Amino acid sequence: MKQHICSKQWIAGAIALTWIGAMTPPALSQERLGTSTILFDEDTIVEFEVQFTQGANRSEFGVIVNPDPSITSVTDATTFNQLKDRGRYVPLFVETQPFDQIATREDAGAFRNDPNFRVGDFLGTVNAGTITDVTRQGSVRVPNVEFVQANPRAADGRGTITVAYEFEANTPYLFYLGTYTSANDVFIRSFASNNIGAAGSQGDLASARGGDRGEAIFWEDQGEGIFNPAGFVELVPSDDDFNDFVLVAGGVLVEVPCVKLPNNIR
Ligand SMILES: [Ca+2]
Ligand SMILES: [Ca+2]
Ligand SMILES: [Ca+2]
Repeated sequence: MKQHICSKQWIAGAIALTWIGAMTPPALSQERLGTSTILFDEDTIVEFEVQFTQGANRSEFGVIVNPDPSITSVTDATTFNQLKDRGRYVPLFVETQPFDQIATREDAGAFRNDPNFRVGDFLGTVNAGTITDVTRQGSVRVPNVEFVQANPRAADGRGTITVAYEFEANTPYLFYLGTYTSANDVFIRSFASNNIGAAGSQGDLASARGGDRGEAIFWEDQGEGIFNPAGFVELVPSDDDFNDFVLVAGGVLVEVPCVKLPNNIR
């Protein structure tokens, strides 16, 4: 048995296909991903949609598999490379540049009327190529990750990307936000979702039928995150806008695989 938590867009696709008979899902062992350890009792595929970013850093978002509870923050290149060698960090989305424009209007984000979206912030969009998925390394698919769709025709003209990640049963996970340093040419995985002041969440994974749209996970990248010559991140006081990387996880729990939508461009 495998659980499928699809994006809210799945509902529109399913109705268009008149395929709604199987929407009687079982209970989830975890209703929210949240900011503490994630643990499902069944293999569970969750779709993640990124809309845009509003942080000055060039960032990377992903999953930590079997996180070491003794490591609460990775801010130096040496430790990062040791962890990378263990293969526990799986990026899902990456920014190809820090941002592509300065926000000129109050944006409606994952959850409307969120006051954290603001004019003058560093906006990264899908349509401008700042945000992309990490579902392949060259021609090889990344295990447990699947590209779902890119939608360049999103209502705000900025586009979205959705990928699916399969959480394996009875395996602990966290999320991380990485910051790129050109000095080392790597993303330092600076923040884990259980770090105080790094991430927040709102909503529920399977809440779409109640009118919401899944669970938003939003990040604070602690200012500019400048790297000093020794390779350590120099954190500046946080502006606490928690909009530097925002994703929406899930939307609706179903007993059948999520369907790709007609506007899938790959
Ligand atoms: Ca920001
Ligand atoms: Ca950014
Ligand atoms: Ca910030």
